[in-house]
Amino acid sequence: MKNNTPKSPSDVSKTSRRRFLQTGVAVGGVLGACTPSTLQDPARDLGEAPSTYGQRSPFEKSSRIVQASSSGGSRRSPGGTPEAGLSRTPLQDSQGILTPSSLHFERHHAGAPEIDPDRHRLLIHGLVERPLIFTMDELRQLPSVSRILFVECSGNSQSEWSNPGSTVQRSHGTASCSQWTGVELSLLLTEVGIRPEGKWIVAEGADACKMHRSLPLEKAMKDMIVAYGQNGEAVRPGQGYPLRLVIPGWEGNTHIKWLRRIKVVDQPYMGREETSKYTDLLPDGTARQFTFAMEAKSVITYPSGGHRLPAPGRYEITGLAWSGRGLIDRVEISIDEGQSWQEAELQEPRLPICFTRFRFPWEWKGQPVTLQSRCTDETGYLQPNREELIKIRGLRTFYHFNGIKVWQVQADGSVQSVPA
Ligand SMILES: Nc1nc2c(c(=O)[nH]1)N[C@H]1C(S)=C(S)[C@@H](COP(=O)(O)O)O[C@H]1N2
Ligand SMILES: [Mo]
Repeated sequence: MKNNTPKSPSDVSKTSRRRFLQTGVAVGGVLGACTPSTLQDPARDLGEAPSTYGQRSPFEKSSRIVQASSSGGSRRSPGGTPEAGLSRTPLQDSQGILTPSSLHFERHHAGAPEIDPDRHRLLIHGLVERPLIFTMDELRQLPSVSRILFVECSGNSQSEWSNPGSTVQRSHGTASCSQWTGVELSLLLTEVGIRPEGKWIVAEGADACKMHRSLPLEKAMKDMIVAYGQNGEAVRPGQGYPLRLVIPGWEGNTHIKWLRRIKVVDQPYMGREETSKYTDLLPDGTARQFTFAMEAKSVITYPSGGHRLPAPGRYEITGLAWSGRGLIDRVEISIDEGQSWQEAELQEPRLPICFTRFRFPWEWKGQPVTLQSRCTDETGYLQPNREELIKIRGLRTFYHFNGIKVWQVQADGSVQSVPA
């Protein structure tokens, strides 16, 4: 008799794991092939003593790709100097949902300044009752919050408009996920007292470009965090040490690093980031402005461009999904050019505005095949494919590509990006 009761997520994961093991996995050597003499025995000698600050194993090589100059002469290269560059997270090697701080992507418009936390100050002024200057010690004395949140550059996966990235690091590597700790900005704003005319804030960094963004006060009072902690220690210099703004779900550019000033104002200031950048030109010639929220996106991280499946057999397709508007409710996988979609398992914890890991057991029979994922967030929004996105947004736009990424497995097991 067929049992039609819906399965709980843990049942689904148990059955899919059992199914996976029963059919045999295409990994693991034949027992006996390795004789003790071919193996180095780590138990023969004494190992390393404990150290004051940890390092990864010398066998681990996963690293960021640094794009630091006007390489390629592209109009879209991030800057003409090494300081105005970016680095990309190696998502193809990612496990779980957290990005190690050492591999969190970086985007600097004028290099990462070296800041002595004892000398750093945060000024809050403008349309307030009591302008205040906070030291780092004063901020650390206040009640704190910790949230695991993704940060994604709005230029992430811009390659996919016209020239799809060959690896997931190149196409999606300017998105990372950390646990951020700090003070809710609403607490500081309540302390200074907002005057009734105050409707926006301008947040400013202490780097050489004094990066600043105009942001609505409503969001500041809702969930912005003035963060000094990242993944259990101080924020890394590249991420804004000693203090940065974290704005759940909004484009990376708004998360002002090396935060030194917040001015409460009555209307948005039109700085560089509000005018020449971070607007999206539409097919009719008008431009979208203040497109703050990052829409739902997913991408398969294994197998992905540059990987090679060693032999036909059972594999686990896995990847990441995220939405600036809340929880990821569903991820689906297609292995037939998008004709049919099957639901992937979502790994716990599944948190709002956070990377969500998905998994899907799959058997590769050795034939060429395309792999793609699409996600739905809690608002019901379904990640579009590239053609659907272009229909609405045209091809003159640059930021906020969130279309489906397609990988192609060749007969020899190598995985490539599908050209546009
Ligand atoms: N002060 C300052 N803040 C900044 C930037 C900058 O150059 N200077 N770059 C912004 C951009 S464009 C992005 S995408 C994010 C990147 O954050 P991350 O480097 O911690 O990943 O920081 C934002 N905050
Ligand atoms: Mo960015």
